[in-house]
Amino acid sequence: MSTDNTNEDEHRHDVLIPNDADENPRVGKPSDCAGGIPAVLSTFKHAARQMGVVKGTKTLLQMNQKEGFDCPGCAWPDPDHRSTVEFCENGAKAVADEATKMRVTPTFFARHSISQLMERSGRWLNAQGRLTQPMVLHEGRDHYEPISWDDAFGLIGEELGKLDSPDEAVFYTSGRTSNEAAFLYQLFVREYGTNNLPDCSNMCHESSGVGLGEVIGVGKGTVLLEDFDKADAIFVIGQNPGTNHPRMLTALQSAARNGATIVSINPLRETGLVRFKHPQEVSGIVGKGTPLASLHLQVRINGDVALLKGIMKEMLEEEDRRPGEVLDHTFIENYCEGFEAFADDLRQESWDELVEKSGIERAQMKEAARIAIEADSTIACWAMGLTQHENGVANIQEVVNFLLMRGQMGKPGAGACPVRGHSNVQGDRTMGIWDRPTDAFLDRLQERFGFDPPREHGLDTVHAIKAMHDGSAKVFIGMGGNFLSATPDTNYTAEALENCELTVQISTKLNRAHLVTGKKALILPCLGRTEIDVQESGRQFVSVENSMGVVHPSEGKWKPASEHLLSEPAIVAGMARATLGDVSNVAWEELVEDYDRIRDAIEDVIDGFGDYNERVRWPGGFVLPNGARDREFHTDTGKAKFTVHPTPEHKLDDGEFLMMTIRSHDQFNTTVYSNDDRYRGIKNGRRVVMLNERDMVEMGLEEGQKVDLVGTHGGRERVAPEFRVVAYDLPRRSAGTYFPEANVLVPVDSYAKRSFTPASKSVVIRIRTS
Ligand SMILES: Nc1nc2c(c(=O)[nH]1)N[C@H]1C(S)=C(S)[C@@H](COP(=O)(O)OP(=O)(O)OC[C@H]3O[C@@H](n4cnc5c(=O)[nH]c(N)nc54)[C@H](O)[C@@H]3O)O[C@H]1N2
Ligand SMILES: Nc1nc2c(c(=O)[nH]1)N[C@H]1C(S)=C(S)[C@@H](COP(=O)(O)OP(=O)(O)OC[C@H]3O[C@@H](n4cnc5c(=O)[nH]c(N)nc54)[C@H](O)[C@@H]3O)O[C@H]1N2
Ligand SMILES: [Mo]
Repeated sequence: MSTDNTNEDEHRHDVLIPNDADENPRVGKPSDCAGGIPAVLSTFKHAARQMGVVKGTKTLLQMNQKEGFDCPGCAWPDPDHRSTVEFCENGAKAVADEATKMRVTPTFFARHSISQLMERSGRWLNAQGRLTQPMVLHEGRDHYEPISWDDAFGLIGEELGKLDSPDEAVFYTSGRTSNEAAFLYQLFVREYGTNNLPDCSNMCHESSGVGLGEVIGVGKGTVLLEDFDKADAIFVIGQNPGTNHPRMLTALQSAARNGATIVSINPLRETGLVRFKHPQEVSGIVGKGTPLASLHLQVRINGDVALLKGIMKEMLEEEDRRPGEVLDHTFIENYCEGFEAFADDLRQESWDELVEKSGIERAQMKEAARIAIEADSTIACWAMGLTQHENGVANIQEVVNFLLMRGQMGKPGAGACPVRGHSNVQGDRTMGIWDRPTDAFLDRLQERFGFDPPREHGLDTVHAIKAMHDGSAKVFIGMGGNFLSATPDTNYTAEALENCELTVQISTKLNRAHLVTGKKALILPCLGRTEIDVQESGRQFVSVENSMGVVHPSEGKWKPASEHLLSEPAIVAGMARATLGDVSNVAWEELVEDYDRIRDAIEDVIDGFGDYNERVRWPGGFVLPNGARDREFHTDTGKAKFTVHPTPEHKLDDGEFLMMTIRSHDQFNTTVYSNDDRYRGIKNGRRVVMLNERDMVEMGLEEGQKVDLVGTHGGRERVAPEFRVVAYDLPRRSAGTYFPEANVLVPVDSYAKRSFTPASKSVVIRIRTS
């Protein structure tokens, strides 16, 4: 682990994340039902406002169809029998946001200086529309100016060429990048000579990848969509599907109708998990909705290890009472190791401590254990509520312990289901976007392309920020994303980016990462998912991998937002040629002429992609191999592993709170669509801190009061000023704020062990009132 050098640094400045001037939060009651008429209205309103009524409706009808484009909203899979309208409210917003009629042209940049744009909210920046032309920021200037693609690539080649070592450059990827673009990008970066390939996954499901990889031999989930219909119990842990994976509610609804019991584990009673009205069913428009979770465990923030241990301890005690009836001994003996140590640890845990640390009564743990015991098949789903803690990897491995006890892996209706975020974040990793590539992968790359790829592991997101901060990395290139606002410790990251010689953002929309730059900066605008991509050989499609390991095509249908846009693969090829020159072993231009050629190269390098070009054209695509799904555990011992983890403890001093940073219903990561959070009943304001009412009374805080949130991790004070207090139903001493407004408070040095995922769901803060 790197040492903390943050406290020696003087604050050079505060990069405040301004909000809209007219924000003034109003708080009503959280809704008790997700979907229904409000979701339908919201969908069409967004689409029509951004695209116009005709294009809006047409676009919605093309989403997630077998011939259409993959929804850029999330990585939830498409059902085999798709309705003509296979989209959700929030997917529609993501599409409308990309297909908007608004444009950010060179005139826009001539009119607005960077200093002026810095005063604007992220929502405002995004709302200005699609980027249309490559732009450059020359050293010492306050305005971006137009630049030709050739000159832009030339500048990148020149700056990368100047570095003492390729390891002084950082190549970030966000998770919308297609397989084809991602494969070319890592190929370029490795031929250039570094494994510095941080990605958004580092901040997202890295704890799942590391955790699962260690104990079941594959860093991905083990269930398919059809398993939801076969499950008797579904545990949804640390996830808010009603907002972030709305199409998952359809799967949960149909599972519930088939008799499955759904358990939700969450400090908040999230609307989508309570009751759901399918917006695309008649009964969903007018009916009462389907009740979903029948047991809600309102766990303390980061109380999941304690809670899962409590549930498993109950299961173990029940097994002692009814030997052979609770545990799957055959599975444990044949496929697992480490059970004895695991069971011993559970036996010695004290009930009082498990109850105290989880915030959940023993009777409720017993009830959850009963549901698990009565279920022949159980699925456990999770997202950021588990991964973004210092013990994020342990959280995931406790979930695996829970599943292994009853052999709930590698059989129908059962298994682990990390629900991914960005629509191709899983595919990007499969393609080699990884700071820690395996030797086997690099060998194959070497064999196929005939250069020596670097073997030393590269920088992940946290370490890339530190390297730029201390000057050991000098060029930053971002393939999508919003590196400034998505990362922890906004001010520290701002200093890191400003230390660079050159920062490059390959983007569709304007965001704050375009404003906090290196000495020189480039904006390279690219085609989005929804747009037609024509290369030498004609119209192209790309491919993506969903959360369940299904690879399928995605083809844009709309005229590009500007004639100057290039596709991501073409941009990579341009950067590669300008940087590597004629000595490159890769025929960049040829590959980009016809994406089938890129897929042929992928097939040669990556397992599971045999006959890629043929199979990707199959209706619905194809499924990647996954050992654990067939009870083949490719761990170092060939067994699935039970593991033992200490129960985390947060010793909060008087006046301290444990804060989680979460998404509202009207944002996609750092892209804020509006200042409302409809399901939680919070309107017209994002600078809010949700607190338990009794804590408010104790602290003498009033609803709506303005406070500063202060963190002091590692001896450095971090302040998020002027948040409004909102009383909300969450456990004592917990606080909830929105990402990215609260990222200034997430310490760059607080991250999950082994996965280095920033602990953005357990930030210790104080509340300052004057
Ligand atoms: N519309 C929309 N869709 C999205 C996104 C978006 O921003 N908007 N983002 C995409 C991306 S990249 C991702 S990764 C996913 C994110 O999807 P989620 O993980 O659902 O997103 P978060 O808002 O971070 O919510 C985390 C949930 O975990 C709970 N939680 C927080 N701390 C804890 C804890 O300690 N224990 C437990 N048990 N629960 C906890 C919170 O109350 C919240 O319900 O969504 C993807 N889809
Ligand atoms: N405090 C806190 N921080 C968090 C989180 C949290 O829960 N709490 N969540 C973390 C998670 S899970 C994630 S995944 C990260 C997300 O981190 P990022 O992926 O870096 O952030 P996004 O906000 O998704 O990026 C949005 C930008 O991507 C660009 N973009 C959109 N579509 C395309 C495209 O097709 N191609 C290209 N080239 N660019 C495109 C647009 O310019 C847009 O402004 O944030 C992390 N940060
Ligand atoms: Mo994510």
